[in-house]
Amino acid sequence: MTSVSRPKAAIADRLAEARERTLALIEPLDDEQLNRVYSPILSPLAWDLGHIANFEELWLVQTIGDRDPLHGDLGRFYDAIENPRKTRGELPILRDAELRAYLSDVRERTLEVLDEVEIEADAEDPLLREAFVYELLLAHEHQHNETMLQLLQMVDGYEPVRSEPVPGAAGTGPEMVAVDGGEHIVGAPGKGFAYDNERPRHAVELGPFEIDRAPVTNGAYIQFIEETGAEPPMYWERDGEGWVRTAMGRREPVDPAHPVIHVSWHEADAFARWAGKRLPTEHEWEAACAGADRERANLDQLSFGTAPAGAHADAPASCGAVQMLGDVWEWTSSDFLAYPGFAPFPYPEYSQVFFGDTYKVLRGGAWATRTNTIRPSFRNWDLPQRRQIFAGFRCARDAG
Ligand code: AVJ
Ligand code: FE
Repeated sequence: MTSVSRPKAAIADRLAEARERTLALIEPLDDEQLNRVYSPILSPLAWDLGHIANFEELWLVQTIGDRDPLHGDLGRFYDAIENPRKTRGELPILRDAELRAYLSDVRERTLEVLDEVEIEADAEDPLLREAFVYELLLAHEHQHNETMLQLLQMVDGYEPVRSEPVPGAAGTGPEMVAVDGGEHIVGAPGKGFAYDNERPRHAVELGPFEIDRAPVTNGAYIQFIEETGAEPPMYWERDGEGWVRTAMGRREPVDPAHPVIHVSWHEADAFARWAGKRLPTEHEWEAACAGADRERANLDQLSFGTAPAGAHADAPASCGAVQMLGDVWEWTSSDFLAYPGFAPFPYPEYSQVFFGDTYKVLRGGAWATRTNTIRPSFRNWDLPQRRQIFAGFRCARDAG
């Protein structure tokens, strides 16, 4: 009864792995850099770190373990809805040694509670069924790693402690590939971890369409800028006749063969119209993604950049498109709306409060996304003017 079961040991290992990666991201930074406000649209890293620990405490210690919080009502400063990003630098949040102690003290209690709970596939508590709440916590820390990486793009001279070469050689093929019209099934199945906004799985009727085989490249985007006078992507600067990328304080020539990244929805939409195409809907995107393999994609944060457009040509989706998963998030034309029959779980502030025509859906994950969080049904969202996310796009058009 008391020995830690194998599924529990696996959860503990995965929690440890997630934390290792979080701490590796901030290892090169000092406390001043963790506390610094780099941008009004991004939290200081210290807020993300405290929020990761507080979310864990809230769900895995207070809710599941029925314990009191370690720091009274400190949690209100880590509530993402109550505290807009531009205010987070001013909050009386934990910093420095206290912050590090909070991360490890919460984790210690999490492991105590894990030892006590009953995790079964058919547990009565929906939070424990299929270990949902632990998957939620893992995905949450993984997703905040990506938010932290957005901020790290602004840190001059940032050098990752761990990085690996960009995987996947580029192949060639037609500019666009065809997807049949008819009934397509979208959304996550009833079993297995997914967010509430991916459910319920349902059928949608699509007209036949074509979609770009690979994401739009920097080279194509430069042509668009030169012809239309559009703004360059975030982290680009003019350098004589050409362009350099300035993320992390570097100055590297923009590689025309790579997917364009750090563009807004408005810019992606304008490019698509300039090219005589349009953005795909999120359902078209999901239909085109069928058969893609997340294990053969540039995901998981270790490459610290994109692979050339057309990479992973050996692992295409069924329709022939490549890089549907990884490299760059892809803007779709769709507003972030509830699927028919949506039910908020486990809390309305994860998805429901964002539904409407304010946010646009992005799909597929980027190099900065942890593999675990990505599946064809995963829906990300952001404001259409935002460029700090790792977003590019591919275009579509009705089949003629
Ligand atoms: C799905 C990336 C839009 O950052 O607001 C993190 C993920 N939710 N903590 C966000 C999330 C709660 C979410 N996005
Ligand atoms: Fe969060």
